[in-house]
Amino acid sequence: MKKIITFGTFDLFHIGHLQILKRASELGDYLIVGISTDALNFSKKQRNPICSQQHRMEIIKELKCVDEVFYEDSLELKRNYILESDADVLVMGDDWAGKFDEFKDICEVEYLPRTPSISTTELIEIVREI
Ligand code: C2G
Repeated sequence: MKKIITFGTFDLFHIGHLQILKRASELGDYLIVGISTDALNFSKKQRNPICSQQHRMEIIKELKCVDEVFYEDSLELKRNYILESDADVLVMGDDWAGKFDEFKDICEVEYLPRTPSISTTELIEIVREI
């Protein structure tokens, strides 16, 4: 069985999130998703997500293309998460291109093109302006 792993915050879940998860799942037989905790998100983006980690996890785990979810507490633990889940391929959007090449010794690393013209940050800005 070919296992795929991917990571993200998936705040204000949108079509770009759905598309990367669907495309990631099509690369193998079993998709595992690491969901950034609120604390990790704050440390990465200096703001709290709009949706709590519990809500973000509930949404992701109900998707047909997703088989397993867990919380990603720290970027530094990525190697452990990949090894513990026994993943064959790490998939990320190409905004992360090159950033995870260090894991090529333990799995394949694939960067998929992002869905254009949508992001959580843009959604927040649009809603703010209304
Ligand atoms: N994404 C996409 N197209 C968009 C927006 C996002 O393909 N228009 C992808 C991103 O490239 C990422 C995934 O959706 O692979 C989740 O995006 P974010 O929630 O923004 O994830 P991020 O906060 O970058 O967390 O350890 C890595 C981090 O946890 C990634």
